[in-house]
Amino acid sequence: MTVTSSSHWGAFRVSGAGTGLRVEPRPGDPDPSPLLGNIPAAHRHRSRVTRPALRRARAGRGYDSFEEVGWDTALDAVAESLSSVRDRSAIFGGSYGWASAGRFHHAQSQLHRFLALGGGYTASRNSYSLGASLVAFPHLVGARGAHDVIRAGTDWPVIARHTDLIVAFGGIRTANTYVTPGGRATHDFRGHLRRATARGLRVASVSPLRDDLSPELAGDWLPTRPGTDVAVMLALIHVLAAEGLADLDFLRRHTVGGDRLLAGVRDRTPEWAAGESGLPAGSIVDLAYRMAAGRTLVTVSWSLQRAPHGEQPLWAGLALAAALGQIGLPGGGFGHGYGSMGDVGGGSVPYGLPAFPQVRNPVADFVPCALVADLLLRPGEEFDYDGARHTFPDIELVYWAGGNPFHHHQDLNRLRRAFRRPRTVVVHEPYWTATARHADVVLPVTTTLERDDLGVGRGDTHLVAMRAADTPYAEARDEYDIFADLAGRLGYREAFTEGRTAADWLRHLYEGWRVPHGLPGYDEFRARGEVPLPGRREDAVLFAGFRAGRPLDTPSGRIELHSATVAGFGYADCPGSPTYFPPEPAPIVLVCNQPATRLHSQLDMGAVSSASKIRGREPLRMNPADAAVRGIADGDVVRVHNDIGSLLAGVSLTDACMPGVAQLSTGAWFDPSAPGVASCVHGNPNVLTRDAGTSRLAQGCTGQLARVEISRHAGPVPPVLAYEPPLETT
Ligand SMILES: Nc1nc2c(c(=O)[nH]1)N[C@H]1C(S)=C(S)[C@@H](COP(=O)(O)OP(=O)(O)OC[C@H]3O[C@@H](n4cnc5c(=O)[nH]c(N)nc54)[C@H](O)[C@@H]3O)O[C@H]1N2
Ligand SMILES: Nc1nc2c(c(=O)[nH]1)N[C@H]1C(S)=C(S)[C@@H](COP(=O)(O)OP(=O)(O)OC[C@H]3O[C@@H](n4cnc5c(=O)[nH]c(N)nc54)[C@H](O)[C@@H]3O)O[C@H]1N2
Ligand SMILES: [Mo]
Repeated sequence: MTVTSSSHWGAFRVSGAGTGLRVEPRPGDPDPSPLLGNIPAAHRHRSRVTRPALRRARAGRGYDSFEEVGWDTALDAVAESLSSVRDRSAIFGGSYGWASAGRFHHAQSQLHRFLALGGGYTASRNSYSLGASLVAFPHLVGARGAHDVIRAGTDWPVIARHTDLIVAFGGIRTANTYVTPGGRATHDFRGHLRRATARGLRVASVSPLRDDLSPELAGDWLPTRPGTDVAVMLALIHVLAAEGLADLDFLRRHTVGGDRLLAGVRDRTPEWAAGESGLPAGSIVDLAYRMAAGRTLVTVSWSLQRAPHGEQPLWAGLALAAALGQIGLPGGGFGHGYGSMGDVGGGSVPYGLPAFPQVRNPVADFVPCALVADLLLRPGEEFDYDGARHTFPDIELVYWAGGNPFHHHQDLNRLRRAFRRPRTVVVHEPYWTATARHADVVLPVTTTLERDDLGVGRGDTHLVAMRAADTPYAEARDEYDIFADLAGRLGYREAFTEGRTAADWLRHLYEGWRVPHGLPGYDEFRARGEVPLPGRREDAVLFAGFRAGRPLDTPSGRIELHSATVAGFGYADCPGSPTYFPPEPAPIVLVCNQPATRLHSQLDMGAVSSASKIRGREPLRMNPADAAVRGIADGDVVRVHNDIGSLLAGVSLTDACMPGVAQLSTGAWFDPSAPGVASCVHGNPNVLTRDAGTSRLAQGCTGQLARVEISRHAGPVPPVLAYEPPLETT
C-alpha cells in the first residue's frame, strides 16, 4: 500500500514498512527536497526510544543511564511530579522546537493545551529563527508592518517580473528553502529563480560563503567578514547621499530619522567600511551606483540577526532600502529571509488553516526562548526585554516535547549545568537525543509515519491527508494519548479530549474548516490524499499600501529610522538608530549555519546526513590558505576550540569560504562521551557558541557565529556514541 505523508521539507509518499520502508516524492512536486532520503534509515533506527525510561540517579542528569519501565509506572511518576509543584509558574513548558509536520499531532500544541488546562506554565516567547526580528520590527515598521515583513513579503513571481538587482546580505541559499514549518507540497523556488535570471535579474551576494548564492542565480559574490554588514550598509547610504542618488523625498515623507541618518553616515565612507568588512571600497561605490540604476531589492537573511546586535542589520538594511526610495514598488524596496525559508515570497491564502485548539495559559511568566539556561540558572534574578524588566521564575519541573535544546541552544556545557537545577525533567521523544539523555523521564512517542494527520504549511499549495504508513515502533504512543492519560490521572481528561479520539479530532478539525472553502468531505479528502488550497495569491508587494498613503502602526505612522521608543529604553547595546558594533576579532570566525543535509538535528542518522560526514564527524569547511598555515590537510580530523568549549570535526578545504572564515553546520548529535578529548567529539557547533542574547531589546539567539581557533587533531579519534541508547545493561 502507498500512502501520503508530509514533513517540514515537503509532502511525500510511503510504501513498505519496517526496515523495508520506501519514500518517494509527491508526484506533483516539481523540485522535491533531497532530505526525503533521510527518512527510511531513521524510521526503525536503533536510536529510537522503545519503552518509557527512568533515569537511574547516580552521577547526575546527562551522565546517568536509564532503566525501562511500563507505561503506568512512567505516567504515575509524571503525574506525581506535576501535582507536587508548588505553583504552576514553576513548570517550564516553553518547549521550543520544530517537532514534526502535522496540524493535530503537533507536539507543542499538544503540550501547551495539556499544561494550560492543568493550571498553566511558564512559557517561552519568539523563536530561535527570528529572535531579534520579532521584537525589533514592530518598533521600526509597526506590529502589522512587522507581520508583513516577516510573513507576507513581496512574492517571488513579482520579483521575477520586476527586479533588476537583489542586494542579498547573507545570500540566497537554495538548500534552506526546501524547508517550511508544516511542509510544502510544491517546491517552486528554484523555478522562480530560473525565470528571474532568464529575464535579467542579477544578485549581489554579500556573504562570507560563495555558495550562499544559488547556482540558479546570476551575479557576484562580494565576500564580507561576518558581523560587518552594517558597516557596508551605512557606507552604501553614504555613497547614495554623497552622489545625489538618495531619495530625499521618500525619506522626508515616509520615514522619521532620515536627516539624522544622512548626518550619521557622513563619516561612514567606503574606505572605512572596507577596513571593517574586507570588501574593497571600489566595490561598495560600484554597488551603490548599480542599486540606484534600476529596480533594486535589499534583502537581509534571517542569519544576520542571529548574532550579537542582530537588531542592527535589520534596521540598517531597512534604512538602506529607504534611502533608495523603492519601498512599496513592485520588486523593489526591502525584504527579509529570501533564501531562509520556503514560505518567504512563496504565496499565501487569505484564511487560517485547521489546528488543534489552544486555551489561554493562566500563568503570565515567560522568557524569550533563548534565555532558557539563564532561566534555570538564575531564579529570582531580573532580565531586560523590550523596554521592561522581568523576573526569572524558580523552575522545579521542565517539560519538553518536540524540541532538542541540546541541539539548538548555545554553550551546551552551560546548558548541561542548567539542566541539573530543576527537580524533574520530562522529555517526549521518538529518539534518544541529547535532550532525552538529560531527562529523568523519557516517554517514547510515535513519528508522523505512525499516525494520521492533516499536513499543510505556511504559504502551502495543498492540504495533505497524512496516513500512518506503519504501526507504532515498540511501545511508542501518540502524544495525544499520553496527555489524555496524564490528564485523566490529574482529573481533567474530558477537558483535554472533549470526548474525542485522535481520529475524531482529525475529522472534526477538517469538517469545521472545509465548508467555506468549498472543499470535499473528510472521507473523500482522505481517499484523494490531498486537496488544493483555493484562493492562493502570489502577487504581494510589501508596503504597497503604505506607499500609497496608508500609515504604518508605528508612533509616527512612518518607518522609524530613529525610534524614540527604543532610544527611551536607554539600552547601550541597542540605541535609537541603526548603529555599527564592530565584531570582536578572532583567528577564525565559524559560521554555524543550517545544515543542507537535514533539518536541524532531525534524522542525523539518515542516509543523506550520514553520507556527508568525514571520518564519522560533521564536515567543517575552511579556506586552503587558513589550513596551510595550520598544517591541516583535506580529510583531517580537526579540533575546533575557544574559551567556551571544543569539538572534533572532519575537514573539507574549499575557497568557497573566504579566508578567516570556516563553516560548520548545526545539528550533529551532541556527543560529550570523551570530555578529555573535546566537549563534543561529533561536531555540534553549539559547544563553541556564546550563550548571550542579541541585546537587551530582543534577547534573541546569537548562535550563527562563533570565534574559534582550529588545529589538526593528532591523537586517537574516539568513537561517536551519540546514537547508542543510554540504557542500563543488566
Ligand atoms: N549555533 C546555532 N544554533 C542554532 C541555530 C543557528 O543558526 N546556529 N539556529 C537555530 C534555529 S533557527 C532553530 S529553529 C533551532 C532548531 O532547534 P530544534 O527545533 O530544537 O531542532 P530539531 O532538531 O528540529 O528538534 C526537534 C526535535 O523534535 C523531535 N520530534 C520530532 N517529531 C516529534 C514529535 O512528534 N513529538 C516529539 N515529542 N518530538 C518530536 C525530533 O526527534 C527532534 O529531536 O536551532 C537553533 N540553533
Ligand atoms: N536544509 C535546511 N533548511 C533549513 C533549515 C535546516 O535545518 N535545514 N532550518 C530552517 C530554519 S528553522 C531557519 S530559521 C532557516 C534559517 O535561515 P537563515 O538563518 O537565513 O540560514 P543559515 O543557513 O543559518 O544562514 C544563511 C547564510 O548566512 C550567512 N551569514 C552568516 N553570518 C553572516 C554575516 O554576518 N553576514 C553575512 N552577510 N552573511 C552571513 C552564512 O554564510 C549562511 O550560509 O533555515 C530553514 N531552512
Ligand atoms: Mo529556525
